[in-house]
Amino acid sequence: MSVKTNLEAVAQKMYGKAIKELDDRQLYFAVLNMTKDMMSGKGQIKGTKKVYYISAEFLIGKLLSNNLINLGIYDELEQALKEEGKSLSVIEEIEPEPSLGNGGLGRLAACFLDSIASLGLAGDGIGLNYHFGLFKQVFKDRQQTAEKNGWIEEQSWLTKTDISFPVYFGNRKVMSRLYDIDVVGYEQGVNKLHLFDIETVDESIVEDGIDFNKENIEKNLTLFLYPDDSDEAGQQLRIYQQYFMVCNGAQLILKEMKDNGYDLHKLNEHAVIQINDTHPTMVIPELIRILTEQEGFSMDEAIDVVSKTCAYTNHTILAEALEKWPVEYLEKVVPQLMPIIKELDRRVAVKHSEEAVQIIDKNERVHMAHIDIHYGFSVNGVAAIHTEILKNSELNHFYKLYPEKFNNKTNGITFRRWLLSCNRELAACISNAIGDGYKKDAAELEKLMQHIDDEALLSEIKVIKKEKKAELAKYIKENEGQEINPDSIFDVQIKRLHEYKRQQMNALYIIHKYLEIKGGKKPSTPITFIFGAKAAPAYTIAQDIIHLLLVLEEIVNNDSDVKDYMKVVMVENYNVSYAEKLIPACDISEQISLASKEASGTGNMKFMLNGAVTLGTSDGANVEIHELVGDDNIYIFGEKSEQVIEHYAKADYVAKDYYKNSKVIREAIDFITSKSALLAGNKERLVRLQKELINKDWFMTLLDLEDYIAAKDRMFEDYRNEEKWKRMMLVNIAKAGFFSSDRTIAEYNRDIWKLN
Ligand code: 26V
Repeated sequence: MSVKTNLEAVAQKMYGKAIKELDDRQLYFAVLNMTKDMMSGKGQIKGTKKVYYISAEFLIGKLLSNNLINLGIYDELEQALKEEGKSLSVIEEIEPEPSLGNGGLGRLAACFLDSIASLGLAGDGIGLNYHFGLFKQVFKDRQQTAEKNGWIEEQSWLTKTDISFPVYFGNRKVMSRLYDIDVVGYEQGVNKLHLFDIETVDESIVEDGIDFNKENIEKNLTLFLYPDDSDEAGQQLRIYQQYFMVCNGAQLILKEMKDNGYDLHKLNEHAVIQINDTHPTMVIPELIRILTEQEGFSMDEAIDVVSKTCAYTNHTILAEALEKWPVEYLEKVVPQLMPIIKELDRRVAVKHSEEAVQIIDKNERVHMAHIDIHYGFSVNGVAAIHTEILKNSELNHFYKLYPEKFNNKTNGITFRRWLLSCNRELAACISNAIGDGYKKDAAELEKLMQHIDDEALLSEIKVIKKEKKAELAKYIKENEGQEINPDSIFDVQIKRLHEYKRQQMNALYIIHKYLEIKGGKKPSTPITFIFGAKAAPAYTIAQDIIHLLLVLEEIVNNDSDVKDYMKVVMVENYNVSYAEKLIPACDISEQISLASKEASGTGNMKFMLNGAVTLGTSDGANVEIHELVGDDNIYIFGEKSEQVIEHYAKADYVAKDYYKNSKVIREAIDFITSKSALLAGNKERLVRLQKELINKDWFMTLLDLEDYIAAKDRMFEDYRNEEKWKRMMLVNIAKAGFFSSDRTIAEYNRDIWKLN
């Protein structure tokens, strides 16, 4: 049956109307239902061993376009709708974006689900069905405010199942409900994303913004992702959420094992559990608890089989992100787990005396990562340099104990979303040049190198970039009310807001450039600086940095001496859908974290795949991008990770010295509290940020600032050399194949999961 006939039937059944007669919303729901049916018709991917990817976040983005591509019906449906006077891209816009993630870790989980299914491997995701997910960002008075971000509609990709488990918090029993989202692989069958919800969840308890009663667990448990944890109740709520996730996950996994008739003593032969950062760590003691209390296992047997089943991925070396829960809180929320955790701790203490590897420390805090490392069989970092830092510094004590557990899995991205779906024009252009093989085997992108002197292809790529920039300019005009010049250089920094990512360094560059222009030194090509970022609501300095960016937007864009040469745009509520519009349009990809701090980055990969050139530090996957494209096709600046680590060890970095000794730095920093800045902004925020940069600057912004300015200026100069720039674009696209998440997943499977 043709897709059109199929859709016509669905439209008749749902609305008693022909496709032509449906409004866009009805048509969206008809397409949604047809697609869901076609996906379930594809059949489950089967195997005698399955991976369960447990994660607090799955930043899946809108699903329609990707599902249509993976089903192989995108073009046919687009054509069918066109014949009926309808537009698929208009329909795509109607889908709400699920807000089930925060940043890279969640987006990686989503890319992995796509690749696991696309490689035909049996693997499901396990997470939570947050109703309001991560907050929606709204700017008021040039500051970030937070609102609830509802995304669940009457009809959606979620399918309610009849699976429900009891979950005990001590003696307090709640019931869960499982919702599933099908994940269809590219020309493959389907896996599932299992999202657990609590039956008694109550959306109406949310008051102004994102405030709600943190203690009413029965009603609030699955409302928000990362609820504010700046107080005790907030921290405990996180523990409630984490336990709810893993308790349900453990019950589901064991149920599937039993349904298949597998012997739980051989759990590790049929299941592997990938623990995504420390949030799902409690799955280890929870499985041990269930096996010993309900399945007749001895403690030794349970620990043995669970340790052979669980593997841990570390995504950050930042101390504050490595979770350490007070024993007191765990005793309160999950008293049934504490005897197990204490036993796990006791066994470690018997064997190892160093304080650094204990599970429960002297301050009665439980180090979640330590549970994962002692009682899992694999520990991986997410880029080569990150794994080396884990082995040699952050987790060195553990590496010495278990060298065989440590391995690297450099991150990747799914090309279905980050090229085929978000940049159809570029994908078609590549197919014309080298065929379609790269869609299944991304390494084939390398064939583009044979076209490095193909003027026609180079120009076509440049023309596509220009089209994408024009599309973005139009979108920004409609959504942000800002007018930007599509012929300017698009310099883009989009990622979570964090001091280590150093959006503030980019802001200081903007001030520097602004002052130069005011002084009469005009850039040869106009530049548009684009930002997108959410800051955790309780993270004050991050809020201050957003404020500075919005103040700069106001000053720069309204200054008649300057606005024809540069513009600043901070887009509101940056999310996956926005990324899909920003990335194809980018010329310069800002990856400027303090070396050693960005575990990998994955935005950097999406940008290069879309023909942007990286301006970055030697950090995370930038290092591997650099190796692949060579010195001539990337702009690397700043101190290296070894030097940075040494600065921390010696505590010899003094921001104030840089401020005193460099006129350029001083002028930029002073501007933060200049008359014009204070006129546009909030004095308290600007003064606090300025003081922070001069007196603390924990992430060493001023250390790299001058080098950054030089590298960025060089880049803007080189942009004028069109021949050179076009070649750089092509090399970046050609070398992006390594960063396909299909490659990453094949490595996870080869080295860790060993699925058949
Ligand atoms: C941090 C925070 C901080 C404040 C509020 C809540 C919250 C929740 C989670 C985290 C941990 C974030 C971990 C994360 O996203 N790491 C990123 O993982 C990417 C995928 O491996 C990697 O590319 C990025 O470099 C790394 O920052």
